Amino acid sequence: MTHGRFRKERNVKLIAIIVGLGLIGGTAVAKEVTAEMKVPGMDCAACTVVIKQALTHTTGVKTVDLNVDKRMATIVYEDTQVTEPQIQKAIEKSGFKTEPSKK
Ligand SMILES: [Cu+2]
Repeated sequence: MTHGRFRKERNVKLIAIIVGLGLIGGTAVAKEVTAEMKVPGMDCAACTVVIKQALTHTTGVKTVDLNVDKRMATIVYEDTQVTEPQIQKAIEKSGFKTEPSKK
């Protein structure tokens, strides 16, 4: 920390630093987000194994829950590390199309 020549200036700098840290802290705090999507082609256990493998190898993915009966994938992910479109891409790379889930 440098010592400002004027107290006032230093205080302004301090405030700026505190505000800055607050902003950085706010965005850096990882949030766990749940994504739900339909995977129409996922119709048996073998499919879930393939999809699960693809997702567990995707950085930021925390948990993967696949429901064959409902053809639904529920993925909990860290929103600072991965995005929902990236998760969709990972599923599609493993050979399955995804659709947004309708609740
Ligand atoms: Cu299958």
